[in-house]
Amino acid sequence: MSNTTTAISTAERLKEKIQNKTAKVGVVGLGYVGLPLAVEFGHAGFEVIGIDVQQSKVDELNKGVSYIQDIPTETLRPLVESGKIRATTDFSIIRELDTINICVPTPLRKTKDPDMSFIDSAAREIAKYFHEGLLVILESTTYPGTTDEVLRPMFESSGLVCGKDFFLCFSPERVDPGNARFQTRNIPKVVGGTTDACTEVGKIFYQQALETVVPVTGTQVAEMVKLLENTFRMINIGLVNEMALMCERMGINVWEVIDAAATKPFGFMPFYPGPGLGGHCIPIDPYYLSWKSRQSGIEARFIELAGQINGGMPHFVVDKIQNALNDHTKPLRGSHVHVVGTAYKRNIDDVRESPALDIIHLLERRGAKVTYSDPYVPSIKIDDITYTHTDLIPASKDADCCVIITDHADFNYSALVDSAKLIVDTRNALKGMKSDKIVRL
Ligand code: SAJ
Repeated sequence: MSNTTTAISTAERLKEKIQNKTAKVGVVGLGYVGLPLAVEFGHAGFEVIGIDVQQSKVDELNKGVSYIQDIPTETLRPLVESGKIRATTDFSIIRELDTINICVPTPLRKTKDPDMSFIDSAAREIAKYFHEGLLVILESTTYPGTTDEVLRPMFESSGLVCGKDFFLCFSPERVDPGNARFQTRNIPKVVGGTTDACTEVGKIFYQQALETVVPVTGTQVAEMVKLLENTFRMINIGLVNEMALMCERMGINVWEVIDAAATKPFGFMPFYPGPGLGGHCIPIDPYYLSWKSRQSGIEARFIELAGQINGGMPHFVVDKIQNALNDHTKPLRGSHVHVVGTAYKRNIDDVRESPALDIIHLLERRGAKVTYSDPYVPSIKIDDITYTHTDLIPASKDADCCVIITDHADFNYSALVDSAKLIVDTRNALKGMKSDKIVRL
């Protein structure tokens, strides 16, 4: 049989198994990306096997209990009970799989260089059990070239040829935790393959479970799409944070400026200043791009500048608190500062990279006594000090200054204004409220 014929038969065989839903779907990494993806393919009628190195996640999933905010246990349990979804820590199951989505973390090292250890270890495990007819799709956010330069050689060391014996794609994850309107199923899915045959298989795969699939030419385009999306956000947040610094110096209300600019029906998209840049995507992803760009001899100056501005916002906020207390003839040292909200953005429980952590650290360093309220975050540990959530109103009464870091919808802001002596509002959560005790970013 000629190579072309073999390639057609392998690709055709795999496409047929995908289209008749007999393909066994594997998801490596059962976090906020992998678990929702597994659920969508379970709902689409596939048998899904989740693989994770954390036994606790595997155990919870196999009991039908969800540990991810966006997947209710009531959604997961029937899929587990019907045998549609199960989980294991044993990668050898890959011998039975037809497709594998890799959804593992891609954090940064302290040096702001990519930490590829999770992708490397997942790929090494997959390579151990690699076989003909596999579709492998990397979803973890990474620098352009990862799929072709790191994964492809690892898998081709099996002697199998990419685009002929197996198929390799990149597809950026676009999960937005807590977003009720856009969930895995209805977020358009970009996918690019190492070869056109790979792209075709990847496209057909996602079409079985997701509403909209956007095929692109090659894995590097797909890798770059994600980095553009999130770098766009990081830089525009940096822009409005710098606007906030300028407006403070000029005595202009930056919030009113942005709201008025947002009335422009075209060519403008509002971003809002804040206490800093939190989360596991926006502060991290652009540095995967700037690292790769530097390797290619081009400095990513916008990313570096925005990083400096966003990274300086916690200091700016603490200076604002210190100055506000000073205007009430109170030194920061020895004052009680109550932090309102510690999650990295409203209405979620995630504190990863949250500016609140930096702000609490700085306040402690300057001698303030710090407490916090965040109904989503029972406790946090900073510099070996463990803080626990306290109810907002009693604490705000005692505090010399309250600072709103996360504008959760749950907070009773009018009660806060009534009870607090002084409030620094970094999120415009008190929009429209007038009081001498309110100091806005
Ligand atoms: N932030 C600002 N000003 C803004 C917007 C955000 O200071 O105008 C801050 C937030 O408070 C937070 C950080 O930036 O600390 C990141 O916020 P985010 O709204 O970008 O939320 P994330 O980190 O959950 O980003 C995710 C991303 N989703 C994916 O990567 C799949 C991002 O691409 C989405 O655009 C974003 O959610 C979203 O729109 O909610």
